[in-house]
Amino acid sequence: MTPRFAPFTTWMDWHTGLLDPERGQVERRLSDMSGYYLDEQGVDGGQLVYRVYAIPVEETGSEIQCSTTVIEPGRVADEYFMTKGHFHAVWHRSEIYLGLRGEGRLVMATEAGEHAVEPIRPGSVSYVPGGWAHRSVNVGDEQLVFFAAYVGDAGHDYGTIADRGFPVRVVAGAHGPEVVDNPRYRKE
Ligand code: PAN
Ligand code: ZN
Repeated sequence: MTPRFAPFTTWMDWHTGLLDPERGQVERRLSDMSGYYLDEQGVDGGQLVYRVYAIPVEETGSEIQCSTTVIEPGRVADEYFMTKGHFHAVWHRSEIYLGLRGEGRLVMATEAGEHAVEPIRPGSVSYVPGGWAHRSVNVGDEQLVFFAAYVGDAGHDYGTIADRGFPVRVVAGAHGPEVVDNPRYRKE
């Protein structure tokens, strides 16, 4: 059997999340996230929320997709900057997140409305089991940086979360980050 390609190395800056060589980048601004935050009155759509730097490989079950995500510090009203969040299109595909910099929360939810919130910070290794939608939230005042790895054919279903939201939101409370119910959440 002939291997499909030769081994290769990518250099990652563990502080900034930048990859060398940089092979692909996705950028999300507030204007790309309309409807994701509860109170979007007067938002500046041009504001950068997060970037994802990928190590692209074929999207097959033989490969492992890897990327770093860098979420800027900031809020929309009381809600911290966060990723869109998704289920995997192949719903049972799991994922690992390694926290590299900053202070965050990993919000997860099942289709049935069960939810879990885990910390992301340097040294955290979070396991996102299949069937759990996941979103990361920067609750600190510096960039939140983490590395993610998942099976190549997982794919991303953004539509379900865009329509229904997560059962909970992470907001700035009087004494720091708080997890509160999302009044707009719809189970189905
Ligand atoms: C991550 C996410 C990344 C950005 O690599 O794709 O943090 O979040 P959204 O994809 O929700 O915009 C991952 O979970 N990949 O499967
Ligand atoms: Zn994922």
